[in-house]
Amino acid sequence: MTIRPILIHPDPRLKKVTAPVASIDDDLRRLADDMLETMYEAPGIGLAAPQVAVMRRVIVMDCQKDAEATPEPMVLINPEIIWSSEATSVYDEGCLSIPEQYAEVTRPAEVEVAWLGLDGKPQRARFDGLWATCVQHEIDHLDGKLFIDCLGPLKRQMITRKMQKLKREMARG
Ligand code: K1U
Ligand code: ZN
Repeated sequence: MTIRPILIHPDPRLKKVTAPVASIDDDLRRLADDMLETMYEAPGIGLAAPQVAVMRRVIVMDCQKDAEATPEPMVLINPEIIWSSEATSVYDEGCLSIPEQYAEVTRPAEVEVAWLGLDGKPQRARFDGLWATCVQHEIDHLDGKLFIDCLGPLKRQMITRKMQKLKREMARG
C-alpha cells in the first residue's frame, strides 16, 4: 500500500466531473487500498479518487472517530444518492484538499446510496449522522464540487486566497 499525495485547492482536477468505473480489476483494488491508507494517515474520515488525481468514481470512508473503536473502512464504487431526507443537518466540514479551513454546511440529514462493492456486487444503504455528511461531501468531489462551493462568494474567495498562499509556501519548501 502507498500513501498518495493529496491535491490542494485550487487545482483544475478538483473541479472536473469524474468518469464511472468500467471494470473492477487489480489496479482498482490497489487504488482503494492506497486511498484508505492515505485517508487514515492524513488523518481523515473520507477521501475521493480525484483528491489523489484519479478521475474515477471511487470513494472511501471511515467515520468511526473513536480511536479505540473497531475501524469500519468502506469502499464505494460508482456511488449514487437515490434518496435524500427533507430534514437537514448542519456540520462544520473540513476537507483534506483545503487544509485547516472549516465552515458550516447544511445537507440532507439522511441519504440512501447505491454503489458497487469491490466484489462488483450492487450495494445499497441508508446513512445518517456524520456518515451521511461524509458520503455527500465525497460524492460532491466526484462531481467536481467542494464544500466551499456551498458558501457565499466572499468566504469562498477568502479560503481560496489562503490556499493559494499555502501552495506558494509549499512550493518554496
Ligand atoms: O474528503 C475529504 O476531504 C475528507 C474530509 C471528509 C469530511 C470531513 C468533514 C465533513 C465531511 C467530510 C475529512 O476527513 S477532513 C478531516 C476530518 O474531518 C477529521 C480528521 C480526523 C478526525 C476526525 C475528522
Ligand atoms: Zn473534501
